Amino acid sequence: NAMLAWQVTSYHFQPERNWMNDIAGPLYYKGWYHLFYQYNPDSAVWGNITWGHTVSKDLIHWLYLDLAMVRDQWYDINGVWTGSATLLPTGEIIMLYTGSTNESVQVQNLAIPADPSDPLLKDWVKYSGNPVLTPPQEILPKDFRDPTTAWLGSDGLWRLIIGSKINKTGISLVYKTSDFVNYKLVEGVLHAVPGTGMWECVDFYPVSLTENVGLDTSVNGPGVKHVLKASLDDNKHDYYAIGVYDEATETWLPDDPVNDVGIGLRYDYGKFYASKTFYDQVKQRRILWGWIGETDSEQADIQKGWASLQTIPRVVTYDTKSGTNLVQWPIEEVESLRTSNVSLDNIKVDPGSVVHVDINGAQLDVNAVFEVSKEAIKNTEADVLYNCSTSGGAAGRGVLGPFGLLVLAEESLSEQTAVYFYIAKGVDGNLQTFFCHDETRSSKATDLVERVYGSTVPVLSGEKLSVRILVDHSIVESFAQGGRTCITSRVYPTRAIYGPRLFLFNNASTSVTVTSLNIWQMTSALIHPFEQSS
Ligand code: DQQ
Repeated sequence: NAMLAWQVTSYHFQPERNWMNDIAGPLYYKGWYHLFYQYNPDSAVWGNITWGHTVSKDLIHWLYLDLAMVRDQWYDINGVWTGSATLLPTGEIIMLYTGSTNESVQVQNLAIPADPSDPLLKDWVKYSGNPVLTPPQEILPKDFRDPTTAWLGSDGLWRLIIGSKINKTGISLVYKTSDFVNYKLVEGVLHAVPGTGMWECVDFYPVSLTENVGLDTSVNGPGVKHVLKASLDDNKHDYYAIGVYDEATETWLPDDPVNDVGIGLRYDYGKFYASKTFYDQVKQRRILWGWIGETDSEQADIQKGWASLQTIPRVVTYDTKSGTNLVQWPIEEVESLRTSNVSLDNIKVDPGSVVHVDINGAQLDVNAVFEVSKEAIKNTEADVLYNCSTSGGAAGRGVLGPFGLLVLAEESLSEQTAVYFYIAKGVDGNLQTFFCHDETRSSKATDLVERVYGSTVPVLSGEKLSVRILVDHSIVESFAQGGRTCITSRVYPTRAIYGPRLFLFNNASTSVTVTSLNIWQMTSALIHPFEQSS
């Protein structure tokens, strides 16, 4: 089946076959980046969860290794679930993960490399005294999972957090330990947000307010803030907030309480969940991955024999320009896949028109900058309240939008995935820019969930509108304004697979200018079993 074969991506990580979900315990060790992931070795649907394992020298080309950990103990017989790695100053690796026990109780377990001198970290030893943590009294047995990377406090003790909930309030519990075997539950919680439900895959890390670098997880002090992220089980989105961590009380408070965790900012407004970061000590950066699930039917996944992908690793930093959000940007290594290039400037796109760009392909790195004349913006009346999801998508017509690009488009536009901006003017005269994806015409297949996704994107005075789009067969991953707002779409074209095209479009009633358009075709990454390379 040509359509199903075409969907396999060429430079995003995916296992050879079967089901994958969250990444777990990413780390760099003795020359290799390690990625572990929730994996069903037996089928293309969730179940029998083990840890798949793959290694890379550059986070782009991957070599599959054997499973790192399987369900073989009473305390993880129902699943070796998500966890995180902590690198100790001695160079030792501590791996903590959630096990679902023979009674489906969620407990935390400790594992260490069987042979620390093996750079591939092929074999893992589960601690004989597992589990090291069981649900505390006030927590239900199925609401206690996904330990974070630990950080070292000024008292010499390590801390980590675990996501949970009490009634409808999402919470993060703090534990202290000196040896990763014995733990003390800190009274109270790091943070709690009513109404957000179960917090999965919590993440907690420092960001620098002054330098454009990532920080190791234990860094704290002046010029540092902390990001708290929770994956909401209730709506399957990853929310973060930037705030201040107080070690003395083991609490964290968001800078903007109105946009707290689970309410305000999201890493990505598309298909993106259960993300995790790690600190890359080689390039001093913090790297984020998210799990891209499927939006077709389970039946279709079984037919194609695999399900889910990981995003391109993204460098995540504090946005010193806006001061309100993080920015995410594809790791620079992805640029090594760029081949032939088309570079154009000053393309005027008239109201209601589409412009074909002469570069085809299912593997692209697209960079576009748009400009709307100041005159047109000045003369625009206040607009209705705009919302990506409910304002008519890419086909809607407004004064200052929508305009953008159509990727993975069939020649006659019968299939197309739209990536676009919409500028709205409030009654107060202030502008608000929206960044959206419209998937509703992405495929002729009928078993899909297709949506219009998006949110506002901060645009600072003097800035043009810019977007970078990574197209990889059935994935469209976009980064607006340098990565302030990101959207990932999983799409399933049926007709556009034969030479997918790219268009500029403008459904605003004013013309827009694409001041620069740079597109590279991307070659495929090498992703195959380790043995084949040796
Ligand atoms: N996936 C894991 C859990 C986690 C969930 C199980 C999030 O540990 O909470 O596969 O997708």
